Amino acid sequence: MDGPVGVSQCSIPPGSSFTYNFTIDQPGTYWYHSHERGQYPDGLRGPLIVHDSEDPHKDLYDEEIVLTLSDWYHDLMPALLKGFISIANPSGAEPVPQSALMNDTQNLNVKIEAGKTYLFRIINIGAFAAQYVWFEEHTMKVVEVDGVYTEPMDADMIYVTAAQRYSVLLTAKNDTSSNFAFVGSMDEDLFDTVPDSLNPNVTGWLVYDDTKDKPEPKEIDAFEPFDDFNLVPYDKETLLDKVDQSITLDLKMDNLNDGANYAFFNDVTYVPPKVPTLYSVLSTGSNATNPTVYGSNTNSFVLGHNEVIEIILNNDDPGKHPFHLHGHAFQVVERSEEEAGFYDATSTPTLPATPMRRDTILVRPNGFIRLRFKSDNPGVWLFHCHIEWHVTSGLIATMVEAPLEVQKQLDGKIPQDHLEVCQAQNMPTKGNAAGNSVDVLDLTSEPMPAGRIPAGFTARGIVALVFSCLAAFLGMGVIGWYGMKPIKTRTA
Ligand SMILES: [Cu+2]
Repeated sequence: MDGPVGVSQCSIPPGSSFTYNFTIDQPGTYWYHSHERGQYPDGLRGPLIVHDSEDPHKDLYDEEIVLTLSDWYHDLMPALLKGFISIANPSGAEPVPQSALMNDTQNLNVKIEAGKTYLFRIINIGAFAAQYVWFEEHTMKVVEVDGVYTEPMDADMIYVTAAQRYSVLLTAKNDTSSNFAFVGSMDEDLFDTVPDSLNPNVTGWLVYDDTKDKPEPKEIDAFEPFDDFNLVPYDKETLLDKVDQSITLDLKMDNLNDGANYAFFNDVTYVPPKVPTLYSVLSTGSNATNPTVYGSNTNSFVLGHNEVIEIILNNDDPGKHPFHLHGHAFQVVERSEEEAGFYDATSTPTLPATPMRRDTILVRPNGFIRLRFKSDNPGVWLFHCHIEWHVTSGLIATMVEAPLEVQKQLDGKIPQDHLEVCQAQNMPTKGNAAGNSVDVLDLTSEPMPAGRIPAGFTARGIVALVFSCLAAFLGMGVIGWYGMKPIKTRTA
C-alpha cells in the first residue's frame, strides 16, 4: 500500500475511492504525498507524525512544533512539466521556484515560552530545493532523522534536502527580552540560473514577547551545515558488514531523440510498466524472481530475503541529488566529497561502526554514496531522486524485494477497490511489464522511452553537412570574385 503509481497500484481516477490499510509500526517524522507525476508540489502533501510512548527523548522536551519547508512555484506543475521535458529545454534546466516557505507561509511567528524545550519536527516537503536552516542564537540538538532516533548531536545549522526530516531539540532562553529570527535558505547551487528577483530565504521568529521587535535576520558569511554522516543511531545498530548482493547505479543526464533531457541509471531512464510491478510479482508465479518480467525500462532488481543489500550510487552529474528508498531506512556507510568520481572497489576506507541510518540522503556533485540495508521487508520499493523534476525525467530504480515472500504474505490477493481503479482505466493487473500474462518473458509492446540519439552522423546529417560546406565555399568564392574585380571609377 506504498502508493507509487505503476509500482504498487494504478492511479486513482477522479470520483473513485481507494483505501490504504496499513499498520503503524514506525514512530517518527514523516509526510504523505502523491507519487503521481508532479502532484505533490501543487499541494497534495502534508506532515504525518507518528507519536511513540517509548520515544527515548520524550522527557527532554515540553512541546513539539511541526515546521515544514517548501519551495513555491507560481505556476502549476502540469504546465511547468510540459516545458521541462521538452525539445525547448535540451539542457534539462529545472524550473526555479519563486519563493521559499515555512508552514506554507512567510514571516512565521512561533510562540515560545522562556525556559521550555521544544521539539521542532522539520520536514522538507518541497519539489526541488534543499534548505539551510538555522535559529539565531539558539543551538539545535538533532535527535531524529527520517524516523530514526539518534544520539543527541548539536548543530548550529542543518541542510535539509527535499523529503528529509530532522527532529531537533531547541531550548528557549530564560528571559523574554528579545525575539529571534530563524531562517530557511534555499540552496542556490541547485539552480541553473538564479533570477535577480529571487529571494531564496524565508524567515520565521521565535516570539518570546509579541510586544517586542522582530529583528531582521543577520547576514551570514558562509553556509556551514552540520554533517549528518556523523550521526549515530540511538539503537547503535552496527555496520552490516557482510554484503550478499551489491547493486551499482551510475547516474547521468542525457538527451533522447525527442530532444528532451532525461535522467538515467545505468543508461536506462524509468518508464512505468503497463502492469504495476507489485501485481506482476503476484501474477507471475516462480518467474517473479526473474527481473525480465518487470521490463527493460524500470531498473528492476530482485532481492533475496533477509540478505544484506548494498547500493553504490555513482553520480556522473554535476548536480546534487537527494536519494530516497521506500520501505527501509538504510545505513549510510560511505559518502564521498564532491568531484570524488566513481566508487573505487579497491579502496579500503574505514567504515563507521554504527552508521547513520535514514531514508533520504544527498549525493554530492560527481561523487558517490554507499548504502546498506537488510532485505527483511518483502515488497516492491522504489529508489529514486526526490527532486520531483528528476522523478519525472526517470531517475528511478525498482527494488523487488523477496518476491516469493510477497506472494506468500499476500496470497495473491489484491483488495477489490485497488483492482477497480485499474479496471476503470482499462489497465491490466496481471502479467509482465508488457501486460503479457501468457508468456511472461515476452516483453513485446512494453512501454518504451523516446529513442536513443544515434552515435555519429545520420545520412540526413551527412547530406546537410555537405551542402552547408558547399554553400560556405560558394559564398566565400563569390565574395572573393566580387572583391577582386577592379573598381570602376566614374568618368565625367
Ligand atoms: Cu535528482
